[in-house]
Amino acid sequence: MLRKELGKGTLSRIYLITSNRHKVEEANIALKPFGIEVKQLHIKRLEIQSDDLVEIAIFSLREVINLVNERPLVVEDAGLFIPALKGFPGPYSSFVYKTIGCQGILKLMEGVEDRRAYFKSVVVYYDDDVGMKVFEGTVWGKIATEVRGTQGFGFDPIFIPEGSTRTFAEMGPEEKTKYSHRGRAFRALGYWIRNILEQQSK
Ligand code: ITT
Repeated sequence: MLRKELGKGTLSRIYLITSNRHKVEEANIALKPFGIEVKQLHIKRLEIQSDDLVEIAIFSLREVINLVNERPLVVEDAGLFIPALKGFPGPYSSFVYKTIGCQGILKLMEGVEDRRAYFKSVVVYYDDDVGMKVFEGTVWGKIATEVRGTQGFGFDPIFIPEGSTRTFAEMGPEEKTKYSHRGRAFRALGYWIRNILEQQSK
């Protein structure tokens, strides 16, 4: 599918299975320079419990491949990892955000000197010809001492990426995507697609 579409130079759209509109907006910002538009597919995904984001993303994508006709399909799983908390909340970020939230993380980090943290994003692409392909992106930064900013989602108000003094929630989506784990993972997907296109036009 990908090869055929790219061969015709017509791959301009991918389908991201997610309930999170911010992910769609950020993926669109990252892939726009590659001429690729990201459409949201609202399908309930089953997320297994695992320490490994790649395993979670691959499992949930495999579960839905035969339920939808749209191609290519993409899922993304992300998490916030804090070394001082032994990697918590990591793959459990969604549950932890819904339960203790940003304030809960700030509480756990009270008096902790090592405030380093990173976000990781795993993007899994699927196409009937190519199969699955995994792309990853990481951004290091630190946990703020208070909640700051109103933009974005999840732990954005407490994460300050390296090279900035502001949290992701104090940036617009364009600026966040320049630094972010998601921006990096989706740009890696964009370069891979562009590379296939170039090889086919030779
Ligand atoms: P889908 O699974 O439907 O795509 P989700 O929001 O549940 O959407 P994840 O499971 O990938 O997405 O994300 C887990 C949590 O990690 C998410 O709920 C946020 O709390 C946090 N998170 C991930 N990426 C983030 C980001 O860019 N900024 C802030 N928090 C983020």
